[in-house]
Amino acid sequence: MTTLFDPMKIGDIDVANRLAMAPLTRNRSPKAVPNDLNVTYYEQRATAGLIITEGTPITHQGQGYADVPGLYLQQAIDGWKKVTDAVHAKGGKIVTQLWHVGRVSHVSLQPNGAAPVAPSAIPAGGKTYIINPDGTGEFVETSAPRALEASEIPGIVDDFRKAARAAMDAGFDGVEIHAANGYLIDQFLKTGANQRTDDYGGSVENRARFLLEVVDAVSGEIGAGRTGIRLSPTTPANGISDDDPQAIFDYVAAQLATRDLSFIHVIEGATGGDRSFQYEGTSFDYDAFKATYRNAGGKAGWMVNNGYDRETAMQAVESGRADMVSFGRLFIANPDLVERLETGAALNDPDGSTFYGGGAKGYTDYPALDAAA
Ligand code: 8OZ
Repeated sequence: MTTLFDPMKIGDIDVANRLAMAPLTRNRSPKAVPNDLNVTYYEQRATAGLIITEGTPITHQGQGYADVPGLYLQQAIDGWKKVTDAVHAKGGKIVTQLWHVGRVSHVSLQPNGAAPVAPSAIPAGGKTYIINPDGTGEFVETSAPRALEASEIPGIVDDFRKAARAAMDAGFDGVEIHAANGYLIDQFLKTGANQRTDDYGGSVENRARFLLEVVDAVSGEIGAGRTGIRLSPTTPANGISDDDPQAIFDYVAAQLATRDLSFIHVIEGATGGDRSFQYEGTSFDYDAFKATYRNAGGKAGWMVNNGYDRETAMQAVESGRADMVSFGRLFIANPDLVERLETGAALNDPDGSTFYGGGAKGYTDYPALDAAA
């Protein structure tokens, strides 16, 4: 029987176990450049089968939060190289999450104070986190976006490609395309944010076009076997919604199945919340979604996420429902989560007050088992 602690190969990446560290925004990289504290944090978690870094904006335009590390400055690539070297020296594997927030941004975070961009000029209606000129942090309403011109879209697809190349230069084992949680790619996919009447809106084929162009550009640059993707078919995060998620995601599943990706990372339900959440008047079947992918010949590692614990994660892998399980909050609080879950040891509790922003407290000071003994 396959267990959570067995190795496997996902695309071109060999992972030592089926536990992934989920992407986690921590807002501890001022000026968008990874620093030595970030190196320590990831190095401490290198026993994960796969680390997926926090969301990493592909361009300044793709940024929506203060102090997140990017991939578009040479200093950031150099900073990430220290992270990947440290993780590799400990025998770990690490991919970076390619992120464009689309409308989930604020003018103060955008180049020249411009409006954030989106498929359509519909505000997200949520909040983002900025740092004021005096250094104080603040949650503010996201700014009204402008609709992208069709002629701008190839440039953003190319920004994803360039960021994938930058990720290779920084020593990553691959990338995860962030197509979840109401950010740009999810905005194109879902009817609540996409009212376009051109080739990028309307039918499921048109709404999936941007996602597939990004997947093809990234995998063409670095190889499909080093390309993963994160999807959240039913999350309400950042004000996103859809009239018929089964239709669009079954189409996406069948299309991705032909592309030999490394992994498909699925957030089940409301991100960080109710696993059974559905958009009003719809019902999405996650098992049917996976079946559509496998029946269409898709072989990527199937990674599930959202509120898993030791028992449900072990069960997900042992039953064959998933190949890998990613953990967010538990990896924040337990650098040696793999060892703790394998031995059934007690877990440290995450401190929500230190998730976003700050320094070493609540970041690199959670004890490992040997240190706590
Ligand atoms: C929490 C805070 C800020 C950003 C996501 C990148 O939801 C995020 C995020 C999460 O995918």
